[in-house]
Amino acid sequence: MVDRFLGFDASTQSLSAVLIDCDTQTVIAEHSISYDEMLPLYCTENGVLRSEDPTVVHSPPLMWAEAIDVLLAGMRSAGVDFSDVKAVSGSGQQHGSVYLNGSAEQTFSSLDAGGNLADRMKGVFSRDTSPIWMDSSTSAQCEALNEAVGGRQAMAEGTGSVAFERFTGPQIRKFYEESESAYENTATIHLVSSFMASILSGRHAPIDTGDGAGMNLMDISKLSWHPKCLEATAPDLAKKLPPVVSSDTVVGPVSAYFTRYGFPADALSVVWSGDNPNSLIGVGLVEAGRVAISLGTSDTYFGFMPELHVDPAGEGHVFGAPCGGYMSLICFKNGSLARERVRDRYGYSWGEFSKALASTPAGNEGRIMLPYFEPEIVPRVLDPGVRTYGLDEKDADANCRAVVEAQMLSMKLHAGWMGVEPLTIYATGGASANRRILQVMADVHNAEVYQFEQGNSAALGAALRAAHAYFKDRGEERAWGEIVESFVMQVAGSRMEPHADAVRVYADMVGCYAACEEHALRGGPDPGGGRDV
Ligand code: XUL
Repeated sequence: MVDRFLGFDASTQSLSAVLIDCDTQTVIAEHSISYDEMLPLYCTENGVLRSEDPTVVHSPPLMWAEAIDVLLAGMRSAGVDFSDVKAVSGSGQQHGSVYLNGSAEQTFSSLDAGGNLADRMKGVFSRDTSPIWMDSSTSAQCEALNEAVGGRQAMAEGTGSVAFERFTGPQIRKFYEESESAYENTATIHLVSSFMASILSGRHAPIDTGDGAGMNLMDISKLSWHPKCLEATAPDLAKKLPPVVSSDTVVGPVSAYFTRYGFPADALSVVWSGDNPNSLIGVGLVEAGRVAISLGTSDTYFGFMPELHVDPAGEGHVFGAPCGGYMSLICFKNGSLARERVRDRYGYSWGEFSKALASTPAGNEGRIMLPYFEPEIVPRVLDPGVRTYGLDEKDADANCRAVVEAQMLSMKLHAGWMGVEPLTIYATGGASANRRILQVMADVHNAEVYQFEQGNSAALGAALRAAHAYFKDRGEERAWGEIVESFVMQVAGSRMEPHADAVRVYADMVGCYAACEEHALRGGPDPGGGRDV
């Protein structure tokens, strides 16, 4: 018998899938499509639609649906065989919301009645575009929601996070305030994860406790909807949200629609989760003490958290962990986008960017950049703008080092509340292939850093979750350690050691970086040499 599992990753810029075989303990296939390239009709740039207001960032949900067809058809023509797939699950960019009218239920259940997913799904939306995690246009709603539930601390203790602009609750409230009749015409509000799972399942799928925690709507202790938050957000919201369930819930068989790609009729469709909870599994963080840094569109710093405790500064988040317990996370919006902006400004290739890191000293001779190209989540910056201290705009190499050092120093500065001084960091996401960046990571955190064989930890985590749920459903539950151990492989020889001299430089520099942040964002004393770029 062959036990194969498929994990999708619906991320900001692309849809990917990883097919694993649990018998041979191998990754059989891995494919990815970029929305901009493969679905140009939706006119996205890096997967998103911008508006004149830089704080408003949406994506078209119909594009995500169509991407499933494009990806699976591509995998089939590349010879991938789905006939032994036992279960499917997935990962969605967190926080984004999809608004469906009353016809969605019938549409999901009759996906195989003719046409492709784009044809079938186009009539189901009560809102054509979905606000995503990059949207930061809901400050007024955040303030109102924090207040309605008894203040920032009460919101953080109740839901795992203070109200954040990108979180789904504030986004729903804004939609209700601005488009009341469209809100009333909305029968169901999904997350990206539960929307995609609904297509795979041919019925409304529930929301898991990992992704549900990114909404400011779920009680983080009880792991169920928080009545007071629902009530404060918008009328009748309880009726519009799918149920919240544990991350190993089987939704049902995969929709008959997918037999066209060769999926067996009895393959199971497992609830999806957010990209960060999936990545936690995909890098094997099923125990405390280590952390992972994902260098993707956003950079995230996260770890497993056995006991619930929230960030007193209100910058970090607690989500449900798919393996039980919790995960702690901080999200930095200026991740790949910021690295790319600096690289592009000097017309560098990634190879030249790495050379710039190699040719500049740790600490950059005290030159510092605050890389807020986009509104930033941590620290909170709503009005974007890059500020530098002692850094010459014409010095390309120093600017490349400055953006990477800023990202690592900011992580060090803002992760203290998690209470973990990691000795080991697992690096994942696209930019984790760059060893020069990983050296800065090792030196700033004074920790050894490992890379992983499988770069897409979110899709791998989803496939591993599908496997765990399948065996549990058959009454053959396997320990998480056993599920992840053979797949979560560190790249041989990838271990990066911190360099003692650089560690000393950064131990001093983190204070200077904090002073620059204090000066630029909160009117603290001027450290000197400051410039807006
Ligand atoms: C996490 C966050 C991002 C998104 C997109 O809170 O906003 O990491 O999940 O990747």
